[in-house]
Amino acid sequence: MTKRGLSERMQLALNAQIKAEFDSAYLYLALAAEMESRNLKGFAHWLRRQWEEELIHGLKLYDFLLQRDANVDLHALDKPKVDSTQSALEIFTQVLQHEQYITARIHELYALSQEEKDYASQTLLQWFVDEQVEEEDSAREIMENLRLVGGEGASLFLLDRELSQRPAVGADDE
Ligand code: OFO
Repeated sequence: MTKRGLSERMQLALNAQIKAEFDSAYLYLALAAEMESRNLKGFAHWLRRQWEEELIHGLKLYDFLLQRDANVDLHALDKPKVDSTQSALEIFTQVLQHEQYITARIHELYALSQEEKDYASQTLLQWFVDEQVEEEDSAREIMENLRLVGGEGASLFLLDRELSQRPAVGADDE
């Protein structure tokens, strides 16, 4: 531990996770634009809500670092990978894989907080552990629905309409 109460290792790791959350936000924003261009406005809406949620995740870590009197060191973001030849099903498979990657990162951070007996970080990271269960579950549900409807026709239209109902972040799904 440094005199600030947060180890250098933990500071570096949490700053890297801020980047990962904002990378996620950027990915969702890019995918929202892609779906909008296909006139799948419900999908675009859902992805844009997800963008907002990722910003909140990044800010949670940012605020935590400030509260612990640690350094916030913002990194450059990655260019999101969007392939306009992919089907909606392939895009949501990508979304699920991305969330699984984020989950693995969060679990590593949690293990680090345990190793360092950093109980405050551990409590914060427990929130992220739980959140990732939801993140994967919602991505998986949309992916499975797309698989069921075959990703086209009237069923795709109905699914698109359903996704347009996703409430504002903070309303009930933060
Ligand atoms: Fe921040 O949960 Fe998705 O990436």
